[in-house]
Amino acid sequence: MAAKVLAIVLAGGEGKRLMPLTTDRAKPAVPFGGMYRMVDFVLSNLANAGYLKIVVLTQYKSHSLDRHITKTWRMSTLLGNYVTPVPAQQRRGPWWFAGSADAIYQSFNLINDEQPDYVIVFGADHIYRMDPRQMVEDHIASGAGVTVAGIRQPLSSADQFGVIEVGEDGRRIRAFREKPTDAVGLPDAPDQIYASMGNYVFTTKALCEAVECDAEDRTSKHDMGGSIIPMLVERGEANVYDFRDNEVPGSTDRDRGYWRDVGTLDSFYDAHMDLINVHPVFNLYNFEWPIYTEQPPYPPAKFVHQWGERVGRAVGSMISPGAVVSGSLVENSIVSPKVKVHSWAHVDGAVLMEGVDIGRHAVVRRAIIDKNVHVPEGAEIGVDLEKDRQRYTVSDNGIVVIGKGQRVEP
Ligand code: ADQ
Repeated sequence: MAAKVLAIVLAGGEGKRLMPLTTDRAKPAVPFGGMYRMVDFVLSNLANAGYLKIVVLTQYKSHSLDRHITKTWRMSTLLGNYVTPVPAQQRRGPWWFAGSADAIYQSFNLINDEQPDYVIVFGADHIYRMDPRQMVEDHIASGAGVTVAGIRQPLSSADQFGVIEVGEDGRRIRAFREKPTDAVGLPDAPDQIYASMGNYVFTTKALCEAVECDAEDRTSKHDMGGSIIPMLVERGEANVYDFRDNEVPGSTDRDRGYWRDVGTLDSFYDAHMDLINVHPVFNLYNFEWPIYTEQPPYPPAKFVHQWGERVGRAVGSMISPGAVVSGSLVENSIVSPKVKVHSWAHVDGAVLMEGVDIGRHAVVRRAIIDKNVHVPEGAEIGVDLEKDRQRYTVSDNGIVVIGKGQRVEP
């Protein structure tokens, strides 16, 4: 009989470094790629693999996340399948705002109800394609208590990741340090580290024991990367699964192994630019491993010329349903549903979220504009960064970010 697998998606992340995009939504609910929310990527990976018993643990500003999951990911329960958002709860113990291991501890009843053989615990805020079946098979074959997905990342980013050191067999994790500031590079690549992707497969017993044990430790921060994984590493029960071994149906040579931790505004922006390359580094047009999302009844995108010879055009861009580009030029951009770009406007290198309205003669360069923001006629964004810094958020790499509900001056 096939092993019983329960998937737990950790979606409580606050996403402070993505402000203002996370002012009133959890990081996994941040819109991505025109039509999606970040959480759609992990959920699609699980669903495509046939893992259809999924609980999504939410916590921080979870309203739009809950709504998105209930609307988009509602599933037939005929076969006992479900994708359920579970809000943080003070079920056991007096704590409220504790880390991801505590979130699992608080949700033990879900594991008890399901009695799975294995538990997949995946983060909710990464952009990638992965076939989790291969990792689960690898885990079962190895007999480890936990298997941690690993990927090479630049040494300079070591302080943002759990850093893995493997033993001689290349599988057993010898040491695991959460976000170290003094990491050294790999022997064969001194400018790289082996990072945890924050995706784990557990044998149920190992997970429950470790989480129970951690819950009793008053000095613990109760998070997976900081407490649970190091505990299992110390017990010699942790293995690594190399993400490079994962083969997703329909992936291209170029986008195989693509994974982005979009923790900052710049990495969020760069991940968008990865979508629109002619030969995209991350290919959304892989119909063998679709990324699912809500598909409201919007009409097709429309390009119209309103004013004499000025034709509404978009090049090197992705334009979502319900968008209208009228007598204006959109280049190198991601345009979400119901966006309007009016005559003589020029948008270049922008991420425009749903319902953004770009007025006539406006210029928008290298910017992220959140939902329903109105850019008035003739306004300039991303043209004079000094001026923009006084009014909006500007990232380290000079991307101008305008939050939801923010007023743009003409
Ligand atoms: P971080 O993402 O910094 O590092 P953390 O803040 O614990 O770690 O978040 C992990 C996941 O859990 C995220 O998806 C977050 O949304 C979620 N989460 C956090 N607290 C939660 C709670 N109370 N309830 C529900 N969900 C919660 C982690 C690992 C590193 C690894 C990186 C990879 O700890 O080892 O390298 O992910 O990005």
